[in-house]
Amino acid sequence: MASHAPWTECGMDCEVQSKHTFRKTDVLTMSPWLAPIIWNGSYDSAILNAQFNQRDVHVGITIFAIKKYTFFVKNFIETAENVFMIGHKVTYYVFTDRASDIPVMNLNEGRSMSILEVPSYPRWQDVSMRRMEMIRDFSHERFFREVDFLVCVDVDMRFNDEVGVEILSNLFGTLHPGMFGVQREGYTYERNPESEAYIPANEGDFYYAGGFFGGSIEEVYNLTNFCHNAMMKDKAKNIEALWHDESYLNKYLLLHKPTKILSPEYLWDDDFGIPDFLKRRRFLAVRKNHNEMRNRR
Ligand code: 5GW
Ligand code: MN
Repeated sequence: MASHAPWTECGMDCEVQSKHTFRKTDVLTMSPWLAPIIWNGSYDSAILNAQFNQRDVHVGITIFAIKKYTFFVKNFIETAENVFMIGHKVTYYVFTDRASDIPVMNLNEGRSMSILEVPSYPRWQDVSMRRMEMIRDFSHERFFREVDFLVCVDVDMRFNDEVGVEILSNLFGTLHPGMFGVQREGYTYERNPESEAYIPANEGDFYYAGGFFGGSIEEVYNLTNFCHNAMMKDKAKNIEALWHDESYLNKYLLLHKPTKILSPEYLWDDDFGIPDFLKRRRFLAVRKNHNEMRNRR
């Protein structure tokens, strides 16, 4: 007999609890360690905006545009200007090896862009993995002086709906859109016990996406430092985890429970379709021809 999750039994997806809040009943809204899982209808933007305005919060968002991925920057920032942290101070940190390819953009008030020149690596796996080291180094050198929170995301993306302060917390991760609804044993964690990213079959809370995490500068420093060091230890043994930086991120977030978890509304790819539980698609993968992008220089 199929066992229903208790929150699906009423057949409705939410009930009004008070003027401001809804109790969602279709999806999990709290982790076993009591971290909120952020879905449409699980928070009140007006209350949170007032709260974060009072703290005069400044949010940094890091993107990497190495080699041909500079192509994605314009649309990323244009769409972010419409819906990302509206009414709050924002700095876009664009890490690139091709500063001259980054367009000059018109930004709204309270928003700025910093271009950070960094090296490129020949292997795309290293381009992706070295993000951890670079975020760590810049956290230490300047982020901690300039911003209160960091949001670290993929650049081959566009914003399609609001992403605001509801995501902010000391340490947050995002549920991977391709692993939603998959049982723990099916998660694509690193399964080699020799790897620093190893997670045994009977462990693991969620499968988090490499393309959207963040938190306070201190927490992001700790996370990126752990991941980079773990990758270096593995590299010395000629090991590279299955999903590169994402595998090490999953190991870190298993050992250090996030204080907020973002639902796949915050990282969706229409290649997975548009399921019923998904009321908003806030941040979407931009379709790209993988082989073409991979082989371009
Ligand atoms: C290029 C070819 C294959 C895979 C990655 C790259 C690549 C990634 C690159 O040439 N330049 C670059 O800046 N990146 C950064 O790594 C981008 O910020 C990108 O969003 C991130 C992760 O790579 P993705 O987005 O291609 O990975 P998936 O898992 O989203 O396909
Ligand atoms: Mn991507």
